[in-house]
Amino acid sequence: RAKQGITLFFTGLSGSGKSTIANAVMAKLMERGGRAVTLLDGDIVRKHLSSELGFSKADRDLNIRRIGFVAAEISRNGGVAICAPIAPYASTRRDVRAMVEAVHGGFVEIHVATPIEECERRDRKGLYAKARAGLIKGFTGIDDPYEVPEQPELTLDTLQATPEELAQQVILKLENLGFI
Ligand code: GGZ
Repeated sequence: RAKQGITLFFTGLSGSGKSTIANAVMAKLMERGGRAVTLLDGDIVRKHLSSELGFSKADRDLNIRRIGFVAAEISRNGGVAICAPIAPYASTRRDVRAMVEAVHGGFVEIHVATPIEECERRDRKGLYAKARAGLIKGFTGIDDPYEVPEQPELTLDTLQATPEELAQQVILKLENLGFI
């Protein structure tokens, strides 16, 4: 039987390190070979798949459902989909899990648990400063919700480890779950 497809679903605040870790995991999986790996990073999806959407709850949910649809198709065909949106709502994340599991894909939810204080301290894109100044309204973690995952397969502590080490933790989890 062909190997089961997998969706790695990273979730966390803006600036938490999702993209960096997702890219490192992608490199490691590609090194191993054997399966097509597709990265659905937040900003890539926003540019090419969800360009008309904003950041209301309805728009965020639609964005995440689109990501879920693509990830489920990739998983159905035995590939690896790596998703890295904020995905602030627990019920939407649950729906994506159901979409992937319905096509017998393995779903791995990974909470990139960088505290907001640290995201804001780094503020790589200056977005937190803009949100604090009221120039961006409804910014996740400032004046918009982020529902912390209750039972993710993995929680990553970015204060204690490098992106490379965290990517290795993800690979180990995939091995332990029997997905790779
Ligand atoms: C959160 C926002 C917002 C608001 C623009 N809230 O650091 P970034 O820039 O690259 O990551 C953020 C990205 C979030 O898009 P997602 O598609 O991942 O969000 S969701 O899952 O909620 O659909 C940030 C930028 O877009 N950004 N405005 N108001 N992040």
